[in-house]
This record gives sequence, C-alpha cells and structure tokens, in this order.
Amino acid sequence: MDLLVATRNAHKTREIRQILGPGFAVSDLCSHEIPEVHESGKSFEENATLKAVAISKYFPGLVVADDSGLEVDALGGAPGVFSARYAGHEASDKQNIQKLLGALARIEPRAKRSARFRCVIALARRGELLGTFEGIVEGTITEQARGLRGFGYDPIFIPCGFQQTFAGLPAEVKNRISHRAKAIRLLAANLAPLKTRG
Ligand code: ITT
Repeated sequence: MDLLVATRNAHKTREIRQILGPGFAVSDLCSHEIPEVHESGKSFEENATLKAVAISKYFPGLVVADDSGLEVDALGGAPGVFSARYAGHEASDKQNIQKLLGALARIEPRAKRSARFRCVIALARRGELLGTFEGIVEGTITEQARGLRGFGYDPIFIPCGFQQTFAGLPAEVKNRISHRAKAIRLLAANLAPLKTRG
C-alpha cells in the first residue's frame, strides 16, 4: 500500500517506515517541491490536520501527517506544539535540549521532571480529512543528554519502565513503545478497510 508522509523530517519517515513494516511503500516530501504548510494550529491535532489536508490536494492517494512533541509538566506543557522551534526557528536539536534543561534547572533544583511525548497522525485523501490517531508515551526528563540514537529530545527522555533514554535504547524498542508507534498502529488498523475500497 502506498502512503505519502507529509513531512520533511527524515527521522519521522524512517520511524514510520519501520513501524509499518514491509506491507507499505512510504515516501515523504524530501524529494518534492511543495510549498511549506504554516503550522498555525494550537494543538497537535490541528497541525497534523492542516498538514495532511493541504498536502493531499497536491497528490493522489493517501497522505498522512505527523505532528508531535514533548510536554513537560513543570513547564506547563511546554514546549508542546513548539517543540521543533523551542529555541528559535532554525534551532538545532542540541539548542532545543539546552534551552529545556536550562528552563527546568531554573524552576527549582528538584523540579518534577515528568513529561510525555504526544503524536497525532492525520490521514487525508484529495483534500478531505479521513481521521486522526493519537499516541502518548509517559516518562521523565534527565539532567543531562544521554545516548546517540534517535532525534529531537530523545537524549533527555526516559520512557516509564526503562532505565535508558530513547536515544540509548535500540530503535526497535523505541519503535515498539513510542507515541509514534501507538498512533501509527491505530492508523494501520484503520487503513485496512480503505485498501479494499481504493
Ligand atoms: P514536519 O512538520 O515536516 O513533519 P517537524 O520536525 O517540524 O517536521 P513537528 O512540527 O511535528 O515536525 O515537530 C516535532 C518536533 O518534536 C521534532 O522536531 C522534535 O523536536 C520533537 N519530537 C517529536 N517526536 C519526537 C521523537 O520521537 N523523539 C524526539 N523528539 C521528538
């Protein structure tokens, strides 16, 4: 089954490909000249919907968009929908992580470090939204970055029930328990009927 992922984030595409497995031919926007979609929504669901619906007007077939990010309780849910640009529009993962650890350290030395990754996947076809699917993984924020795998905030997030950060755990483990894995599994369950309807 062909699926276009409305993203320019190659890390997301790689994870979605691994989570879906060999039954899906997954491509993304990295090789397409398509105008940027302005992520003006206040929630992951709004932004995922904006991306999926806008991009599905340019391509035939099924389009999915992933909007995701980290919510830190002691920061009132920040960086949330601003996760990619927390330290500025061109910020690197390292700069975003530094800003977040700095903000947590300033609150109080023993601030509550609970957090969650949230992912909403929106599915659209020919400009029409077909559904949204959400996945959440709870965890805690470390004091320092640990591990070299993954992307984004992976080096500072330890999922509940584990000792290592997402950047320290093997990709197969992250892709089994992550926010994205949960959302994609819900999506996959809803794709089967569409496959037969074409
Ligand atoms: P697209 O909009 O092109 O899909 P993006 O990276 O800008 O790419 P988002 O607006 O959804 O995507 O921002 C997601 C950010 O949240 C991402 O850049 C990371 O900083 C963070 N994030 C999301 N999922 C993550 C994960 O699995 N591990 C680490 N960080 C993650």
